[in-house]
Amino acid sequence: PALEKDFLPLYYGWFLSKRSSENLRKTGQAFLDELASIKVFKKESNKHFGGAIEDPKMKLDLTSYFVKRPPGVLHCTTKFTDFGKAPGSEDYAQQEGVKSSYGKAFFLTISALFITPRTAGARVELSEQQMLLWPGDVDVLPPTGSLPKGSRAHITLGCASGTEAVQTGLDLLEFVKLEKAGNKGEEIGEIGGGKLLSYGNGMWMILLSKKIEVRAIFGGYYG
Ligand code: ACK
Repeated sequence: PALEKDFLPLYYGWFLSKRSSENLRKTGQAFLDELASIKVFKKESNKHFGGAIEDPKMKLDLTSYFVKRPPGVLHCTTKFTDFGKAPGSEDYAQQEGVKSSYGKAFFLTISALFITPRTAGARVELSEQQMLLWPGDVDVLPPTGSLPKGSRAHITLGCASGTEAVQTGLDLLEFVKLEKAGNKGEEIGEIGGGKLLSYGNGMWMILLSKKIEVRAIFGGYYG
């Protein structure tokens, strides 16, 4: 028996293998590069991405726009426990599924990539089994409220200067809110990996024609 209470991590999540992480970063970069070269995006981007391009022939460098990139391997947060200080942390940590899955390998499916003026991320489509590790209290977008379970599942690829990583999940919830309200986004066309959609206000998503599978280990990050 433990003498002290278990020490909870900063967050639980799936941590991509080094190789999957590198590949997804590359795919993300390619998406940003391609997006930046699209006419409609260039026209829009002055308004939402800080007026970085005066000359319409110039290409906005989105890679340097999303300057804050996660260090080390990429991950998909399930529960931000804040070393046990976040509400619901103890309950989550004690779930049988969480305990039995700790250290186990998974394949995550990525169905889309997205950017907003604040964040760039990958949308994760959770399987039924993975949904068991998804907390019941995180798919909440203030002031809208609760969205379907798993809506927030994402991998942060980058954040604009001054934006914290927590924003990526909230931005994805914003897309889901629009989808739920019947806004399917404006189809801009096909680019490299799939269908490009514009949701306005600098919100862009590419639905991957071929979903990406990444390898990941479920566990905790202690900082
Ligand atoms: O990109 P993310 O999912 O967003 O991964 C990082 C990770 O925890 C370490 O910072 C996420 N994160 C930070 N604060 C919160 C929060 N209050 N709620 C949910 N996720 C958070 C962040």
